[in-house]
Amino acid sequence: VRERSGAQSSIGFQEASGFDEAFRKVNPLGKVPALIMSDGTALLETTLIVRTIMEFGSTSLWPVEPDDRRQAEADVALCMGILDLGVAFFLESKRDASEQSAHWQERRLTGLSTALPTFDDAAVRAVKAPAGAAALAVYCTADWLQFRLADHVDWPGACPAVGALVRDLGQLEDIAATDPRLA
Ligand SMILES: N[C@@H](CCC(=O)N[C@@H](CS)C(=O)NCC(=O)O)C(=O)O
Repeated sequence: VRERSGAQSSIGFQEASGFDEAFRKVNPLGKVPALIMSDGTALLETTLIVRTIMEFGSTSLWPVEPDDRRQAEADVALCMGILDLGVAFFLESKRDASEQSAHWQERRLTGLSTALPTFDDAAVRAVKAPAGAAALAVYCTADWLQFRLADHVDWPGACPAVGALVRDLGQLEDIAATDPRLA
């Protein structure tokens, strides 16, 4: 558990396992992430958690202009969709071989590879606001894919703009500190 004194809210981290009774008390769905606010409100969905944390900061991560804002939200949603497919593929690949569905795994991989040109388009837009929500979403999505599915999803070969964004943002200390390989 890490406490951040002086922050508007203290943040505690708990190890998560869907089979752990204690974690089910935090999130009955047994999923991560989950954020419990100091008033007890349970935030059980990633983008809700991110939007809530954004409100603690003094700088908005969204574009001001409504069309740009909608596009940035669409790009974040695309990233979430890619992650949903990737996580589903990754979790199923961990199951006993007899429980895995070749059909569904193929369908997920097809979705991931078909989304790569659109993912790269999102990165082209996102580099224009490198500290924005869309850029952070593209970075997290690309890095997770490299961390978990590098043998299955070749965005480095297919997405030059994503590569440039990852190289640039990965140099920032705050971003580098989120590297899951350090955990
Ligand atoms: N829509 C949810 C999805 C969360 C999710 O699927 N998390 C995965 C890991 S990244 C999980 O905890 N899976 C365990 C399970 O499905 O039981 C969100 O965006 O927060």
